[in-house]
Amino acid sequence: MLSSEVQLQSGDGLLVVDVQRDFLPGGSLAVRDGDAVVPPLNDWIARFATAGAPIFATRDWHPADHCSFRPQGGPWPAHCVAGTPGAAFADGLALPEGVAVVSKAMRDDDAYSGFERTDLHERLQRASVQRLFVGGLATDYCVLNSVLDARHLGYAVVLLTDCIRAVEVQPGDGARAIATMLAAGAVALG
Ligand code: VGL
Ligand code: ZN
Repeated sequence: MLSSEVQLQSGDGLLVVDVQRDFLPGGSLAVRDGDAVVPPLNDWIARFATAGAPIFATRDWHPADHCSFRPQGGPWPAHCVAGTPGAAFADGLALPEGVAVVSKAMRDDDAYSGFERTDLHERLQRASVQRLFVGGLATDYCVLNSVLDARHLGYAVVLLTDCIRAVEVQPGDGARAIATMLAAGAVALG
């Protein structure tokens, strides 16, 4: 499917996953080329805003001593500590006023999915969202887990393949994550 062929319809919603400074080049958990997702996501944000369709943005919002951080024995450098500059949305990301922000992994447990211990599902239902367009960071963690949960919850998922980038702890993780999402019924767009 090409993005120019897509007609937004009622029931469509946009999910922007964790496009935060710490995941961009220069950030503490920089995703290679992470900043490349911003311009195409801004195009989708503008399209959804023009159509009056709902837009949701998740953010990793950790306590300073989160269990996923290395000093606590976790796999990651400290990142996206709630309220710090690194946890802010990327500077160039043109989120509209009134965007629905969903904070996640706020407690001492790691949650890669935007649906895990949040009210995202309830908020999507309240907005009558049935088809979720998904882009953001990182392909192999929060995008992957959010898309799999969305599919399990019964949403149609359109994966915006030019709006995602992977951490790639192991080479190939990004491609494997995309294959897993497609196998779960997500449709690639881009
Ligand atoms: C993420 C690693 C650690 C993500 C969050 O947003 O994909 N990755 N925390
Ligand atoms: Zn995190």
